[in-house]
Order: sequence, then structure tokens, then C-alpha cells
Amino acid sequence: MPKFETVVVETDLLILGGGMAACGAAVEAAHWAKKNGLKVALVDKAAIDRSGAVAMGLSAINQYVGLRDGANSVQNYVDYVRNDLMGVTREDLVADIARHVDSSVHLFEKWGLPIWKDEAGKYVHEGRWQLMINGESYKVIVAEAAKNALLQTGVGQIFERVFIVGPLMDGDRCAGAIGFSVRENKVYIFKSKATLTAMGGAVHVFKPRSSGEGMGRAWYPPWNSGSSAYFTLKAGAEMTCQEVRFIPVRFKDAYGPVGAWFLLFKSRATNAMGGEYMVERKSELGKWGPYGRVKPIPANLRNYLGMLDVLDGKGPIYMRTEEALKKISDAYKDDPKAYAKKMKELESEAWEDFLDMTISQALLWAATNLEPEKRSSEIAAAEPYFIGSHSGASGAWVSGPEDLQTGETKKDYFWGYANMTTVKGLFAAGDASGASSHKFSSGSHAEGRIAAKSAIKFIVENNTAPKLDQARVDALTAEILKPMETFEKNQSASTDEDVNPEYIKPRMFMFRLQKIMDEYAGGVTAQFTTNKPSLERAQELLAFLAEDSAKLGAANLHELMRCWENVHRMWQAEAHVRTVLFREETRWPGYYMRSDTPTLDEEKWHVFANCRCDAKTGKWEMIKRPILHVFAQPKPKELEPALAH
Ligand code: SFD
Ligand code: AMP
Repeated sequence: MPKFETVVVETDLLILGGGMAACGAAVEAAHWAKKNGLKVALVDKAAIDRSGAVAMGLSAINQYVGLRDGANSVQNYVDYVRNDLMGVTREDLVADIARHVDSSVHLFEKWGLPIWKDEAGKYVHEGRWQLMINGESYKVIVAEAAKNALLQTGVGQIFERVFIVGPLMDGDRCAGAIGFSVRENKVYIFKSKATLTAMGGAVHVFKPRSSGEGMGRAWYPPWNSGSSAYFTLKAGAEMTCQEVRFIPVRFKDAYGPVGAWFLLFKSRATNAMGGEYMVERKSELGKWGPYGRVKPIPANLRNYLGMLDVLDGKGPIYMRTEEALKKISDAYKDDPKAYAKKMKELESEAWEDFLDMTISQALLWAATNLEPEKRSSEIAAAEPYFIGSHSGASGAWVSGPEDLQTGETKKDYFWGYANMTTVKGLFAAGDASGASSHKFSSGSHAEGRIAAKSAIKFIVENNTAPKLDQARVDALTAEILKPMETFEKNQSASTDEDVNPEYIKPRMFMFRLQKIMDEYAGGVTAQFTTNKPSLERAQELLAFLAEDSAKLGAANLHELMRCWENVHRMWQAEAHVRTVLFREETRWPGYYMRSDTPTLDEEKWHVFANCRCDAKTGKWEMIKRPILHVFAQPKPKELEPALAH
């Protein structure tokens, strides 16, 4: 067992992660920290230039409200998000992000991000809320601004390739974090007065569709492994919407996004028989209360209609790319030169959509001779992901901003500092905070800024250094490094490093977790369907898995990271199974169906389903929290015209 050096870093604000939310947090924190003479440290498991979900770039900014044009209001956005999430959303959080998001987008442009413009100089919209960008270098541009903000002001330090395992506590206050370098034999102890977790969502909790030669390919980044959920759960924070996983429909096998095709190119999706499920199955929408009547139709209901076709044996489902491109170019067909030019332009836009953010989809198209102007392309529902920033909602339960609360909401939604979790000094943003979906890359950046400003305020008003119990730190250090010790002690017990009676390698551990979730918690194999006995069986098997986690074995630092990534995934899985079990209804068909409670139950379940694991006793508690409105609600009859695209 190699010797590990312990590095102790003391700071005021600790930012965990280096993705969109963390980069936003860095920019804002640098400003307020400088004013108040405070220090900031940012820690990322990777290199922030290309870390997180935006690593490959993006081809659209999915949240732009456009307040300066007057076309939309903050309330319009809140209505959109609430409807898309089948009524379950924290309006105060969504509104807070919506009123700040445009300024993040304008900063991106100032920092050099090319946003498409039309001839009149106006942003080109993909849809009502989405802007088209040339986004291959999106993350590099955003990271550069974050680095400049922290390093050029002298207030900040950046630690790259340091994997954060879990929280350090001083009683009920978060006192920092513990982790290790993935390149050197060093354990890091970060002591802080406030900590902002922004370590993304969780991928590979469920068995992915990609296996064999495609293994590891997923829509969301495989390196976001549930560290945010683990961190907040282990600190004892209340979590929300842990049942609201996201299942995106994506181009099959390489997971290319569909937004540009549906919204910009106005493509249809049809089944193998040529039928259009959004038309043929429209009547199904009537079964889902007021949410079946809103526009746009909620993402999970759109998924569900397609899934019904697949269940009926009408798959594959196709994105009708050739038809969509023909329809657009037909307007030019009387002028052959203009027609050829338009076709070339459309073709290059279609390829760029993938080259900007899901390069492997472009490679797959090329490898299979797929020319989108000639042939349709298969789409399919992906495996479930846990992300609070897209069309899922899982994350920590955080305080809203004070100024947006009404007399009725303040008691339940506000506890002193915007974006603080229920644990003192622990803040969350981006995928790490829940019930504020549809923030995407830009809203996550804006939310990181909101949370960082608020965390600095917390530090100014609670400016005492938390105390750490050294015995606890030593015990955590030993626990973190244990897989390396386990491997070293036992490696000679078998001839194959991967099969050993005394340890389990992280890869095998992950396979077991994914199989449990896939089969019993409504994964692809189970057609996204589950029920009480299946969930209880999942819990039984997860308990065995948790026992075996003490026997994880790591041959090197890289595997040590893989061990802890999978422990993090396991905790995300546990929170999910418990919450799906708790909510005795089916609210998001298309994300998951409970076959034993197959309908919506507005009377009992128009609530947030929250959970918490007691940090001391390890006991789980399930909690219902009310859904309250900060905006006057449109009457059901007004919904459709008010929200139509
Ligand atoms: O269309 C640790 N997203 C899209 N957003 C858009 O605005 N437009 C799009 O076009 C989008 N599309 C899209 C998107 C994502 C992906 C993968 C694809 C396509 C293919 C969503 C956004 O990217 C997403 O909402 C935000 O990035 C979320 O921000 P944030 O900050 O919550 O997560 P992050 O950026 O992934 O960063 C996480 C960071 O945490 C680090 N990390 N660090 C230390 N220790 C640990 N244990 C850690 N675990 C994780 C990561 O390294 C990273 O820095 S479309 O398809 O929807
Ligand atoms: P996606 O590529 O699916 O992530 O979509 C990008 C953006 O477009 C997100 O804001 C989605 O919610 C939205 N979107 C995708 N498809 C549709 C659709 N058929 N109708 C309305 N909005 C959509």
C-alpha cells in the first residue's frame, strides 16, 4: 500500500465541481469574495476546460427567456416548467433562475461564444426558449472566465483532478469536504465556512442500452456519478424529487439530441408502419389530468406515446429527417441555385448539431452511410438518468430567495439563504439542486451565481471557522483508501485480478447495481415499469450490495475513484427506489410507470415527495411537502392558448 500525503486546504467558500453551475459560482463568488476579503477554492475531479456535461460542447442554449425583447415573462417560463413536470415544481426557484438566466447568456456571448443571429441581428431561436449556438468550445469559454475570475483577482485557488468523496461536518454545519487526487497519492482535506455542491447528476445507475463495444456511451456524461446526491445525503440534507428521473428520447445508439430536429427543423417522428404516435395516440393524453392538455405536451407524455407504439410492436420509431429537410427546402424549389444552396446549408446544420455536442452520433451516421436528407434515422427512449437541470428534477431541497416568497410560501420554502440546503452552510446548484427543472446549461450557470452570492452572504453573517474532529477525519481517510488496502492484501488469492473471494472490483459492483435497477426499478428491460414487490426486492438486493461495498477493491488510484463513484451511484439508487415506493401513483408515465398504482392521484400526491437519511443513525425518513404557488394560477380553460408556442 503506497503512502498517502495529507494536504489540508483552508478556505472560506468551497465550490465542488467545475461544470456549468460551478463556473457560474466561481465568477460570482470572486466578485463578492473580493469585496469582503474572503477566499474561494474550486475543486473538480477533472480539468474544468472540458469537464461535466458540456465537455463535448453543445449546439443550443436551452434556457433563454429574452426579457429584454419583451416576448416572454418570468411567469411564462414558470408555467412552462410546472406543466412539463406534471405540476411538481418549486416556482420560487424556477422564477429566480429565469429572472437571472439572460444575463448569463449575455456574458457567454461577451466571453466569445458564437450565438446564431439572423439578418436583422436577432438571436436565432431553436424553439421559444432555446437559442442556437456554435458551441463546440462552449465549456472552454465558460471555464476560462471562471479561471480568470478566481485566479486574476487573487481570491481563488483551483484544484483539478481531485475527486471529492464526501462531506466533513461540524455538528449540524457543513465544514468542508474530503477527497483524493486521481493522479498523485494525496488525500485532500478542505476546510470551509460554506460549501457549494455542484458535482452534476448521476449516469450509469441503470443498465445502459449501450453494451459490448458501445459500453460507456450514454446521453448524459458517464463521469457524473451521483457525487452531488451522495454529498448532500451524507451531510443529512433533505432531498426532493428523487423519483423524478429523466428519460430522454435520443437518436438510437449514439444518443444524439432531438431538440433541433423537433423544434428547428419541425420534424415528425413516425413508427415502422408510418403512423405518427403524437397524432394517433392523442386521446391517451386525456388520462393525465390538466397536464395532458398543456402545450408543449410534457416531455414524459411525449415519451409515453412513443413507448406505447413500441410496446405494441410498432417499432422502430424514426425521426423523419429527410421529410423535414425536404419540406424546408421545397420553398426554394423554383430556383435551382437557391435550392442547392439551402440544401447544403440544412445539411451542414444537421451535422453540426451533432458535431457540436454528441460527436459519436455524427460518427455513427457516417459509419452507417446515413444521409439525413435521404433517409430517416432511428430514435429511442434512453435509460434513466438523475439530473435536476434538464427535464428530470432530482436534487437537494434548497431554500428559495426571500423576495419571491408570498405570505403562504415563506414558511415552507425559505430558510435564510437562497439555495442553501437544509444543512447549515451547504449550498447546491445545477443538477445538485432539485425541483427547479429546465435550467439546462445556462440556467445552471445562473443558479451557480445565485448560490455563490448567497453562500458569501452566509459566510459574512456566520464568519466562524468550523471545527473538525481529527479522529473523524482520520477514520474517513482510512475508509476512503480501504479499497486499495483490500486489493493489495488479497490480490494473490486468485489468478484473475477481476475474480477474487475477498474483494469486488468497481466494474463488477457497477454491473450488479445496474442489473438490480434495470430489472426491479423500471429500467429499459422492464419497459420502465415497476411495482411495490419489485421495488421491495430492489431494496433487499441493494442492502446486500451495500454490505459488499465494504469489500470494494482498487488496484490503483483510477480504480479507487471508480469505487467511490459506484458507492455514490448506489446511494442515488437507494434514494430513488425509496421515493418511487413512497409515491403511490403514476405521475410521469414515459419516465416510469407503477403498474400497481397506474393513474395520477392529484388528491393525495399533488405534493413533493422528499427524503432524508439521518447522518448519525442512517435511518431514512420520507416526507411530503406542499406545492405552493408564487404566481397566480391560470384557470384550466386558459392554459392552452396562454402557453401555446
Ligand atoms: O439539448 C466532480 N445539456 C444541455 N443544455 C443546454 O443548455 N443546451 C443543450 O443543447 C443541452 N443538451 C445537452 C446537455 C447535456 C448533454 C450531456 C448533452 C446535450 C449531450 C444539459 C447541460 O449540459 C446541463 O444542464 C448542465 O451542464 C448542468 O450543469 P452542472 O454544473 O449541474 O453539471 P456539469 O456541467 O455536468 O458539471 C458537473 C461537474 O462536477 C464535477 N464532478 N468534481 C469533484 N469530485 C467529484 N466527485 C465530482 N463528480 C463530478 C465534474 O467533473 C463537472 O465539472 S440537450 O441534449 O439537452
Ligand atoms: P432535447 O434535445 O430533447 O434535449 O431538447 C432540447 C430542448 O427542446 C429542451 O428544452 C426540450 O425540452 C425541448 N424539446 C425537445 N423536443 C421537443 C418537442 N417535441 N416539443 C417541445 N419541446 C421540445
